[in-house]
Amino acid sequence: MKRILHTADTHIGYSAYRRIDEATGLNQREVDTYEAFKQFVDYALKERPDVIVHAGDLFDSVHPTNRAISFVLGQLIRLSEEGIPFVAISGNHETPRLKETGSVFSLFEHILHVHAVYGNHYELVDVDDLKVHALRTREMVDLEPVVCGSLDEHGIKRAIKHRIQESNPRDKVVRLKVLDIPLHVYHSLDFDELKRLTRSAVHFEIKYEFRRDNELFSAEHLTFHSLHTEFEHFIGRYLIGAHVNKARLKELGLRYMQEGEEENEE
Ligand SMILES: [Mn+2]
Repeated sequence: MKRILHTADTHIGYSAYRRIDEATGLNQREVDTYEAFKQFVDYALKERPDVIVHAGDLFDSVHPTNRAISFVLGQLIRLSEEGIPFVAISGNHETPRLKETGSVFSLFEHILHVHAVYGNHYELVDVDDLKVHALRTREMVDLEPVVCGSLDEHGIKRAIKHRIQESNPRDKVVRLKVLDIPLHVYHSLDFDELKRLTRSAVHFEIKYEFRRDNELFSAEHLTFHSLHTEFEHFIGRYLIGAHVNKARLKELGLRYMQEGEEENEE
């Protein structure tokens, strides 16, 4: 009986959050990825499977750091020296969108017993009399973010639409960030239309980051007049039924405010 040890999604080199590992001075999450993979290799050396299959996302990125690459090479050499075959199939995190970029997996070609699959098409890997069928990964695209900045409402909507259309989303997994979008523009987006434009994608994720200094609070709108003046403006713009006497309402309102203020002063 053959024994296969399987893993995936080790995302080596992934770094996030602020915590720093004291021993190494590196990002804690990055160190976690190294330690987890080292434990996996230790386990494999103890168990000695007939083959190890890594089914994708060995690295977290198309361009791992030298540190991440060097770490992985070191671990794979440990397995190689013990004659344990390692099949590495490139996942969507490490598969470059452009062929010219080249794959970090090409480095593995130089290590005995490591079979690297990174052509992004179906491949059959023969390891002794075991056959591993490596499938093509789904293309994942991170689009250039839409930065709302000085764009007006119309410009923002056009930019989002344009970015979606030029991404050619059919059959892809696509991610788009819309940065610095004013809340009122977000609320006026035509979500039905966006859904229609992205429907051909396998998955289309749009993340919005809202503008902090919402224009409601921006400097030019920060001029509050006296409560009386604000109330007069409000009554002027407020739509009320024809049966309401606006002039009378305003007069009453102003009088009550006056009385309230006088009471407070006492
Ligand atoms: Mn993954």
